[in-house]
Amino acid sequence: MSAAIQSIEAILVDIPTIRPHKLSMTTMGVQTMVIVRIKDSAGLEGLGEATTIGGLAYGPESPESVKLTIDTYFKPLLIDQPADAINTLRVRLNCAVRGNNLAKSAIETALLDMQGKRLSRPLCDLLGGALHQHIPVLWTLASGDTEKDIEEAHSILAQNRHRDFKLKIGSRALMDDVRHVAAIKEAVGDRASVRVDVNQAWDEATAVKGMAELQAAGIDLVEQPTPMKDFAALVRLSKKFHIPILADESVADAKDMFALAAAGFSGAVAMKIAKAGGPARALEQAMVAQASGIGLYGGTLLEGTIGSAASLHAWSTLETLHWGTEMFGPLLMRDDIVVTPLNFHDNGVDLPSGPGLGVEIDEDKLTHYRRK
Ligand code: MUC
Ligand code: MG
Repeated sequence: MSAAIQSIEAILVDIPTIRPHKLSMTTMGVQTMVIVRIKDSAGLEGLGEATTIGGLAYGPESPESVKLTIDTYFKPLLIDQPADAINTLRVRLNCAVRGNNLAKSAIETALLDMQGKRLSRPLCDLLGGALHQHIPVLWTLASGDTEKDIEEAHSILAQNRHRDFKLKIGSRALMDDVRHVAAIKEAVGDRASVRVDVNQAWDEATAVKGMAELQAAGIDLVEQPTPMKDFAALVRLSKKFHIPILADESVADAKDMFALAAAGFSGAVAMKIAKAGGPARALEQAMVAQASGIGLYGGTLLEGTIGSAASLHAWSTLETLHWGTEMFGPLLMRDDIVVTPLNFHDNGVDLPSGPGLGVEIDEDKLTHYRRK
């Protein structure tokens, strides 16, 4: 008899960021994570995380709505069900609940963590096994101030902590953004790859001008320049420029990936376990991208250690991550709620070892940071 799911808890956790993090749609001073704890009748616990950026500023699920979705709608569907029947549970949730992929991702992660602990295997082994133990990670410079960003870049390069930088642009006038980006690229020179994320802020005409300027400034990649649903613009831009485009908000899951590729897009995709509905779902998207000749990049919604570890287990199974990853979320937060933080070094991070995610909650820290 399989163990049954006995309890599911969704906990809101607020941790301040190390500095303001400025994106085109919001400036973050705190990150709110939803930590999910599932317990089964054999006494095992699985951990998951659903995190987004800026409440409802980034996407249609907020941390508070994720908690409500899990507490009100998921629990009755999952309690007393066999805890190891992960595919059955996914189909059960999908039949009853449309969308809500962030909440679904936290549940899939927790069930996989629990299954790994049950089998005494790391989560990546449930996905076919890791091909990499050390995974490249970039850093996002987004203080909102050019000089501060340059200082931050120099200090990070000196520590050998990251070698690729992503700049968040789109909230200022185009040429102000171009000057900001060009100054940073000039300051780091060939020591670092510099990319930008526009987070949908430009219309197509602005994107045409912006991409020409960024190409001339030596920028390597432009992420989501135009609105997410405007597939045709993304396709036209990808045909017009040598500088590749990274599709982020436009592509949540395997179906989106297929549609964009079929429309003629070339470039790369930012996979995120949260957008796809879980680590295994994100890998489905990776297969479609690979079959379409689209480059892979491990993306984040600025998750803490639990969500980042889940993502790393998935990305570790992919032969080539053409653009590396951005699993730096834990470093953007002032503190952590796990016993042993991830080990960031040499422009990347180590895949955590041990059963499941390989991550353990620090109960005192969780009590301290959980929303009262
Ligand atoms: C995004 O849109 O890519 C990832 C890194 C970062 O700074 O913001 C996120 C979201
Ligand atoms: Mg992005």
